[in-house]
Amino acid sequence: MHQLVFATNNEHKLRELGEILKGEFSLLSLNDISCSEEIPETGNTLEANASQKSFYIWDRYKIDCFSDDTGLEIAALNNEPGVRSARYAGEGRNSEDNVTKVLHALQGEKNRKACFRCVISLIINGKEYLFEGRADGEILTERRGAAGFGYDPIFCPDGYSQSFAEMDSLVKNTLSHRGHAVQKLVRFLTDDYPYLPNR
Ligand code: ITT
Repeated sequence: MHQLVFATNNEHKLRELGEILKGEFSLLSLNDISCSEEIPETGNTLEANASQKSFYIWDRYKIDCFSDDTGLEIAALNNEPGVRSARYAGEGRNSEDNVTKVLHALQGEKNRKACFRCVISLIINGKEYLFEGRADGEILTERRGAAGFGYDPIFCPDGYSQSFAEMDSLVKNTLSHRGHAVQKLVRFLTDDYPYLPNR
């Protein structure tokens, strides 16, 4: 099976992708390639950050890899926190604090519309391919559910009454921004790029 490194320090993402890509590709973590550095994310867009993370790995290890950058865009907050989602409440990158800050910022606000946007940068043999996925929904007025991670307890996707954190992970994966982007990546690798070595 073709090996792909997922360049993330987020173990929740790694678990999600492990479930989605099961049987399709052999997924390696940063640990598996003995990369223990914090990968810089200094771009102003999701695309720039995803690219930066993937090329960081390709440039040093010359191994096929991908990474994602995700942002929560909230309409009433001019699409904030967006690319700053991880550090919305400060450099500590604390999800509890980030969620609390969103709930405060939207206190009394009627327009709860938001979307998660995910950009994946895939590098195969040194060439980059980008894939995007999004999930539209609303920000709840309080946390609900214990599954998932990050902003999941306050995000309810359109057409559902449960938050992402109340859903089974398999259901979240079929609806989510990352799930949609990964489906595009898998389709690309299986249909448009079938001659990978070791596959
Ligand atoms: P890596 O960059 O190492 O992959 P990260 O946690 O920094 O991990 P992002 O920059 O992509 O990942 O994430 C931005 C923020 O959005 C961060 O606070 C995450 O917890 C949150 N987030 C990302 N994906 C999410 C998801 O599927 N559900 C809820 N929150 C998510």
